[in-house]
Amino acid sequence: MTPASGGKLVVLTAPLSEAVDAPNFVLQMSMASMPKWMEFVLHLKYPNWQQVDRRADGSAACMPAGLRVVERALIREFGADEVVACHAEDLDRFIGSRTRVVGVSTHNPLGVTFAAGIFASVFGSSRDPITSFYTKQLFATLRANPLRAGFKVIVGGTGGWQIVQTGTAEELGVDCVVEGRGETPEAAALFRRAIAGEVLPTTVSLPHPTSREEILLPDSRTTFGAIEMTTGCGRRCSFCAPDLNPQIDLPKEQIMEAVRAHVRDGGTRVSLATEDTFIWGQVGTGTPFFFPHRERLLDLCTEVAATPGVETVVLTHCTLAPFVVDPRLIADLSAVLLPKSPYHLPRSRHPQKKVVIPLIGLETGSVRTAAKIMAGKALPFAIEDWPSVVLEALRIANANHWYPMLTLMVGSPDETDEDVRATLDLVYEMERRGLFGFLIPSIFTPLPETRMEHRKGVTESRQLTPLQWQLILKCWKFNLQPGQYISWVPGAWRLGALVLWATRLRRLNGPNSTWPLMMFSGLFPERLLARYGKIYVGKLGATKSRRELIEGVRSHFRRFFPPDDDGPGGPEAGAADPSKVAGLGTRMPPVDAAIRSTA
Ligand code: B12
Ligand code: SF4
Repeated sequence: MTPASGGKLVVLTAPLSEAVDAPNFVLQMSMASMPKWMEFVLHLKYPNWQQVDRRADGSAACMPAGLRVVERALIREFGADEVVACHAEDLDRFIGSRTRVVGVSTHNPLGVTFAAGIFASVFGSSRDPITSFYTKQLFATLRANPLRAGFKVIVGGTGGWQIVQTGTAEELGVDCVVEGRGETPEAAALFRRAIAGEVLPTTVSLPHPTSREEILLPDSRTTFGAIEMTTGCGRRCSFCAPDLNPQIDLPKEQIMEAVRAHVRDGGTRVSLATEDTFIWGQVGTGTPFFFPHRERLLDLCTEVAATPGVETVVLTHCTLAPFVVDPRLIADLSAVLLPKSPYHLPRSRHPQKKVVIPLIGLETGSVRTAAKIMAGKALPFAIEDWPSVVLEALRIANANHWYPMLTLMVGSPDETDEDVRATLDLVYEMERRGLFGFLIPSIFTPLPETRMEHRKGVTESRQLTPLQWQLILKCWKFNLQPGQYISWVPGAWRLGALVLWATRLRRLNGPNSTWPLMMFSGLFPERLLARYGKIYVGKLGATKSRRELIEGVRSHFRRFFPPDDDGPGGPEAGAADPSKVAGLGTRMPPVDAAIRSTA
């Protein structure tokens, strides 16, 4: 049914699987990873997940942050009466004879991104994770709209590239895929062209703002309360897309305004969206960004957490090295964030079992690979010390009730068995030391415009070697350690894995997965499997303590270490007295040079 009023000139929407403001991140992340046939599991766990909130006029009460920013920018351009953001199932209420553009925001439309394809492919299909089903459903609705000839479909968001790369724009009925920021004058110009009925280019690249002033933050409620605190990163990993954006931290007042607007519209949760929480407050200050600005960051988090109406606060992404740089910061942040954390873990020693769970890229335990593709990841420490940085960071994190999700990249170009063994060494060492983070293996995905855009790694699960399979399944076994969940869950998973292997996976993934799956199921002890050469039980050589790591830091960086580093996890270490270890006034080398010099 089309609206009698003629509808809105510009209609904005997002797939249900990305708009849904579920109890926590897990639902959306699962939809990115699980094939459609496993959706029943989500219905069991979250029976009401498809219910979405609406405002009195039927528009969406809550939408992904990116779409909210585009909405704000277009309202600035065309007026509030001409623009609406609505849920996919309400499109018919807003698309009318006056509608000239439908803008769709996508984060992960086809589920072909990293950390997503792997599970869908392991469980049966890499092409149809749940999220891609809902995205396709949305595009089918648009195609079937009787007024389709009257409007253009523009797709934007971080996942638009998936449509371009899979060549599915025509099939989905997309006129133009936009890569880049929606609050730019160039984006407004594109919408004006669409409104004028011009033929649009099939792909458009929009620039990224280069200053804080040009970036808009949402002024209404967003999914998960996502509010950007930084753009870009600066560590220059060659596979990373967000790092291509300028490194900018948004002013505190702008962030606070967005938090207040979110709460005013009924939001209770805030997720500070960033590539690395720890760079906020330290961009362009003269101190290298990989030495966090403790006071500023604490002040921001404290104020966000104390905002009336904010019930939970989570951090999205961060990096490991800052844990080793400033354990006191981690302890102080924990005091602010733990009471507002929505996450609990039975193994946590926090009185209410609360934990902080940021997403962090561990990627590899192989120094050879790390030096090649992520030489800046360990800064200010040398990338040669990456395994020690990981272990020390986790020690400090766990001591403060932080149990991060750690992504690992499997099947990157040129990955050798030796590299995979090095990663297994690290994972087994974590286990030996009783350290914990959720290990999330993902198959290498070359992202457009990154330096690895044209590099080819493993592309499907059948190509995985036995060691790569072992790494993937060891990670999942590690995640299911007893004490993490209710007691029957790990057993059920493992039994399920055996049944799946017997009925489906054996044929689907080939023989390389067999013994790793036996290991995962716990049917045979790992030591026995190792003795018969079926799996590799990793063993890491000597590693460095925090003190040794700091002593190994290049002299021009040492003066930036905070002097009072005696937070939990820190006391045995202690940074050397900065005045003794570095000539004050040493010029800071540019980051790229620092990365090269550690590589
Ligand atoms: C918050 C977040 C989440 C949250 C919430 C997502 C949501 N639905 O709101 C959760 C945790 C659920 C999540 C899940 C996933 N995420 Co996520 N997520 C982020 C994060 C941290 C912030 C996103 C954000 O809100 N940014 C702020 C807004 C303002 O920016 P934006 O979305 O880019 O929007 C701008 C432009 O893209 C554009 N735009 C957006 N929409 C539109 C529409 C139109 C028409 C136009 C013209 C322009 C336009 O204009 C906006 C304003 O400038 C980013 C990292 C980052 N810093 O961006 C990762 C990120 C987007 N996620 C990523 C990934 C991989 C995933 C998962 C696949 C992970 C997984 N394996 O589970 C899943 C997918 C979920 C799904 N449903 O399929 C990757 C995407 C990589 C890629 N390029 O493909 C990123 C970049 C993280 C990273 N470092 O790799 N994510
Ligand atoms: S540390 Fe993370 S966000 Fe930064 S460049 Fe590397 S992969 Fe990208």
